Amino acid sequence: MFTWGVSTSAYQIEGAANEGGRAPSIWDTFSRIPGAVAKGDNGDVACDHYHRYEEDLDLIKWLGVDAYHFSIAWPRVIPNGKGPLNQTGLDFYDRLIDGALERGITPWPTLYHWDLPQAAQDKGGWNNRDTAYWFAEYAHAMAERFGDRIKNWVTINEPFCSAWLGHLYGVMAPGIKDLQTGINATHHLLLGHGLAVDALRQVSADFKVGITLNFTPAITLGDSAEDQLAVQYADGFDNRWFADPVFKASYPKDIVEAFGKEVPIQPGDMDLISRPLDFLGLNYYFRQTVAYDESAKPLPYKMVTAPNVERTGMGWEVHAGTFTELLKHINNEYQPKEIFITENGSAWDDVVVDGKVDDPNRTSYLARHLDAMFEAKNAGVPVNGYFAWSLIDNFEWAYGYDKRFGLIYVDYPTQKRIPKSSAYYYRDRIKNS
Ligand code: IFM
Repeated sequence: MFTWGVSTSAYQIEGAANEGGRAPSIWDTFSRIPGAVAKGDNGDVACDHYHRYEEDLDLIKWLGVDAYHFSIAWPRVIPNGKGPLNQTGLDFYDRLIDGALERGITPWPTLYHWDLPQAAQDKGGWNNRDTAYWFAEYAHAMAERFGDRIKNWVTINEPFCSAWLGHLYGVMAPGIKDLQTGINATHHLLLGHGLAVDALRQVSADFKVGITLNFTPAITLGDSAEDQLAVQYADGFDNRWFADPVFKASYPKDIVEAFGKEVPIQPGDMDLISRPLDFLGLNYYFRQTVAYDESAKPLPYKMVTAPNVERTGMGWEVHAGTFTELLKHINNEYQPKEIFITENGSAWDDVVVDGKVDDPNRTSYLARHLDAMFEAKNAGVPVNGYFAWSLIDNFEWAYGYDKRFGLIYVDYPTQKRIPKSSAYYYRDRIKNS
């Protein structure tokens, strides 16, 4: 059976940042840094999903999807990162999970969607190897608590963003700008993933466990050998750097050499990181155009703006054909047992007119990407599910609330939810599938 779903993440929607014993995460801290987030936005209230989860579950049911992919906020359930569990936080996820099940929706949690407890950051965060072990303890505790009702587990969402955007470019929490720290963070995130896979399986051999990786294929407009090298580096930095260790037990040699830095691998690490998985969660949004640039750091290429292409409200190129090619490529290269599209979607400047939101651009993006995905599936790629990003508009990290990815509009001052026309399209498409 093909799984239809929608995705969200805790910090982006829950709000209730200071309620029920939740402790601050690195995003609570980062969003307080002047200039770090557009308009000084933060996740204190977000979509107030912590209080409105019943209404949101009703909307999920109305959409007619099979599954709901959300994330558990580590600082809500283990406020210090390590140590005692917070009963009130666990109770929230009990209510959410039970509410989904009562509505016939399968809950699919991700354990880490970027909201590291600040207490763990204070001890070094993902630069500190210990964080990987604390993450596995957290995974184990969640499996023990919710494993009677949860079968599918995603360990980590998009380590690319945590590692590179958070520790090399500093545009996401914790806001560090250092290549060696980015490399260390990568390795400890992936080690945490591997340790968590074992921890989950210790609780039940019946769980299906995977990781979510985001892939950004690259093209170049030039035809020189150097431009081809730019494509190779972009693919290495964005995609192979994370997928190779997980599926091939090694970091890509060309990228390690080009960095000229040590990856802090200890004996046994690569075996853990490459534990066989039940599925790959794959996120695809756009393709990038790159050009060779000898002066660029940490690798000699830069992103360029391709002329005359369709772009979303994020400025990301819309290219559904790349999605088909990517899926075929990932299948050939890494042979995951199953692939679930854990995120795909687009942001546009939505407006409410007469109480309605008409979003033909999002609908068109969605329709074309679904077609592209099914083209790959029909060609034999084991894509067995699609989760639209996102159920509702939410806190788009450093871009704040102005970038709207939801199928459902959120009027933040009133917290009113309005299904956009893309939500009706998705609902009909599922009904007719
Ligand atoms: O909103 C994010 C999500 O948290 C992770 N993947 C990409 C989305 C859109 O930028």
